[in-house]
Amino acid sequence: MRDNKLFGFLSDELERQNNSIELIASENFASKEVRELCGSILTNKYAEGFPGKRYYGGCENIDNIESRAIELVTKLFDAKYACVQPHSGTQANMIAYYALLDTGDKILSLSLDEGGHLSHGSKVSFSSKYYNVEFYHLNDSGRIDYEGLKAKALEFKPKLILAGFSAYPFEIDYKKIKEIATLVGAYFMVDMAHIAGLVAAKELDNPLRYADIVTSTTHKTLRGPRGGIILTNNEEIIKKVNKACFPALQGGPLENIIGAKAECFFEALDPSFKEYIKHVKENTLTCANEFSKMCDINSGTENHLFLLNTKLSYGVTGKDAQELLEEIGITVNKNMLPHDSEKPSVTSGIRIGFAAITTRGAAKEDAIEIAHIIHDYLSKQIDKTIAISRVKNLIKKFKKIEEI
Ligand code: DSN
Repeated sequence: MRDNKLFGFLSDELERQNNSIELIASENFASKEVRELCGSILTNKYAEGFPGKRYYGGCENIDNIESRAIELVTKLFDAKYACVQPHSGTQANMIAYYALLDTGDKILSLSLDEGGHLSHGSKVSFSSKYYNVEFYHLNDSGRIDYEGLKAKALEFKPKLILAGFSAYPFEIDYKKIKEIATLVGAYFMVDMAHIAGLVAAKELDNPLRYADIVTSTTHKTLRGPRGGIILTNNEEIIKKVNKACFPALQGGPLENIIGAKAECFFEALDPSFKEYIKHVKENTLTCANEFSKMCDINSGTENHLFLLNTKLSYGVTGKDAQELLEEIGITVNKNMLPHDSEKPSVTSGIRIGFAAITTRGAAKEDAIEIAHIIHDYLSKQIDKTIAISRVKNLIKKFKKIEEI
C-alpha cells in the first residue's frame, strides 16, 4: 500500500531542495547513512528507560545503539555524560530546566528579539509560563553586554543563567558568564544548538569547559537527524536530566533517530568534518564581507551566520525580502534584528547561514556570487528572469541532495 499523493509531495520537496540555494542558518543536509537510520526498522521498537534499564524486553540491540551514541557524543564534545533522547532542542531545554529548577525559579537569558530562542523565556513559550524569566541585552555593536549581564544578575539573582543563541553571529565569552553565574550562585546553561558543529570541529570554544549543562540540536551545523542532546560533566546533573527526560517529560525514545544521531557523531569525529566546518566559516565571512562592500548594514560574523538589515539597505522588510528571494530560488528566513522596531512576523532583516549550501559543495567564489545575486535583486538592478538564471547556473555546480 502506498499513498501516491503523499509520495508525490515527497518528490516535490526533493525537487525544491535540489533546485534552491538553502541559506537558512539552522538547516543542513544529512548524509545518506543518517537518513537511512532515520527511516530504519529501529522505529518499530519501544525502549522506555535507558541502556541496561529498560521497561521492555528485546532491547539488546537498541541498548548497543544508544550506548554507541553516548560513547561517540561524549568523545566528540569531551563530555563525561550525555542524554541522547531529547526529541528536539526545545525538548532538551525543557528537560534541562525541569532537571535543575522548580516552577517559578528565575532564569536570566537573552530575549528572542536580540538573538535568543523561543524556549529561552519568550512570552509565547512554556518557559515563561513555568519560570520567572528576565533578559540581559546586547550593546550597540550587537554583542552581549557582559557588564549589563552582571548588573542584571546581581539585581535579579537568577537560579540559572542561559547563553547560546539562534541569531548571534559572534563568539561567546563563556568564562565571563561562568564567573557571573558563580558570583550569584546560579547554574550556567548553554544552548549550543546553532554552533554545535563548530564546537565539534574545535572551530569555536567548547562551552562544556565552563557550563554546568549544555543542550543542543543535532540537525543544524552538526548535520545529523532532527533531534536534541544534553551534555554535562556533573554526575548528579545527568541523573536528574535522565529522570526529567524519562519518565517526567518524554515517553519512548525515538531509537531510529538515536541511531542516526550516533552516525552523525561518528561523521563529525572524522577529520573531513573539520574541513567542512572551516569552509562554512570561510563562506559565511566571505559573503558577509562582500555585502559590506555593497550595502551598509550587515552584522559581521565569527561563526556560520550573519544578519542583513534589508530595511535599511534595500527598503524592504525581512518578510518581503524572504518572499522576494524565495521567488528566485534562494531560501532565507526573516529575522528580528537587535532593537528591531518591526513585529516578529515582519522584521527588519534576514538571517543568512552557510552550513547547508557548503554541504552541497559551495566554495568562496559561490559565496561571493550569492551575495551579488541577493544584492542585485533586492536593489532592483536585475529582474526576476536574470536572477533566476543566475541562481540556476550556480546550482548546477552543487551536489544533489540524494548524493550527500
Ligand atoms: N528554529 C531554529 C532556528 O531557526 O534557529 C531554532 O530552533
